[in-house]
Amino acid sequence: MDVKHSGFVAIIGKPNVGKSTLLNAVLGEKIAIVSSKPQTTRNRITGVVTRGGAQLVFLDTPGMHRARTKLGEYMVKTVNESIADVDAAILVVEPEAEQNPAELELLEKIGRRKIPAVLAVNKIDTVRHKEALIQIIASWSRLYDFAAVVPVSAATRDGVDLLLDEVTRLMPEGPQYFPDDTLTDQPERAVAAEIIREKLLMLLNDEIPHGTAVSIDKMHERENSELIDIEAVIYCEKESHKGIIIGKGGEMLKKVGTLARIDIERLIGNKVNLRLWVKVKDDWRNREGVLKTLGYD
Ligand SMILES: Nc1nc2c(ncn2[C@@H]2O[C@H](COP(=O)(O)OP(=O)(O)OP(=O)(O)O)[C@@H](O)[C@H]2O)c(=O)[nH]1
Ligand SMILES: [Mg+2]
Repeated sequence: MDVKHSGFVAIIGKPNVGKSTLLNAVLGEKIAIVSSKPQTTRNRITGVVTRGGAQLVFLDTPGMHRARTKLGEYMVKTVNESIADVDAAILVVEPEAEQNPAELELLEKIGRRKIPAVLAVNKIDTVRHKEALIQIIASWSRLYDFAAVVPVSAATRDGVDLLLDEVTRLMPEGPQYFPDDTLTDQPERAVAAEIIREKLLMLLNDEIPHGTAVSIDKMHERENSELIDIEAVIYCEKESHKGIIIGKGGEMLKKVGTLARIDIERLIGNKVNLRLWVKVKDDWRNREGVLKTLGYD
C-alpha cells in the first residue's frame, strides 16, 4: 500500500474509561487486555492501522492517576512519555460533564505541547437520553480546542469508524513505519502474560489482582508437533494471596489457566499446554529491581 500520511496517536484518559477496549475496536482485533477494574493497563500497548494511504500507530496507555506505588509511578511515567512524542491524541472520557484532576492534568499536558486532540465520549450505549450528550460535549469543549468530538461506544463499535476518520485527518505526511499487515509490536510472550493477568483481574477481587504480575519463563514449540509449551509464574504480594489465587484444591488456578489457554491459542493459532506457578514476592510493586525483571522499566 502507498502510505503518504502517518503518525503516532496516544489514547489517553483516566483509568477504566475504555481506552483498551477502544484500541481493540479500532484494530478489529483484541490485542489489549480489558477489565472492569481500574488500572488494568500497565504498559504502553502499540496497535497499527494501515488503510487508505495512511498508517496510524496507536499507543494505548495506562489510566492517568495519582501513583501510590513504584509500579504506579512507572505507569504514570509511561503516560507522560507517550504524550511526549505523538502527532495526535484521543482523550477518552466517560459520558459525564465533570472532569477529575487526572483529566485536567492530561489536558494541560497536551495543551502545552499543542497536540491536536480528538475527544472520544465513550460508553454512549449506557446513555439513555442522548440530549445529555450536548451538555457533556459543551463542558469538555470549554476546556480544550478539540479537533473533533465523537461520541462512541467502544463496546458496540458505534462511532468508531467516524473517530478513525477524524484522527486520520490529523496525520501529517510521513513514512510507513510498519509493514502493511502489522497489528502490534508486542512479542507473543508479552501478550500471553497479559492474557493471564486479564483472567486474574476477572476472577479475583479487590487488591489481589492489582498485586499480581506474570512472567513467562518458557515458551517452546515441541518438535514435530504444533503444540506450544508455556510455563508462567504468577507473582503476588502475600502468602495469603497465594492461597486465594491457587484456590481450594487448585480450583482457581485451574480456572485461570483454562481461560487463559483458550485465549492464547486463539491468538497464536497453536494448541497450547499452559503450566502456571504462583510465587510470593513481598511488596514487589515498590521494588525497583523486581519491577525491572518483570518488564516494568
Ligand atoms: N458499556 C460500555 N462499557 C465499556 C465500553 N468500553 C469499555 N467498557 C467497559 O469499561 C471497563 C474498562 O474498560 P478498559 O478498556 O479496560 O478501560 P481502560 O481505560 O483501558 O482502563 P485502564 O487500563 O485501567 O486505564 C470494562 O469493563 C469494559 O468492558 C463501552 O463502550 N460501553
Ligand atoms: Mg487499559
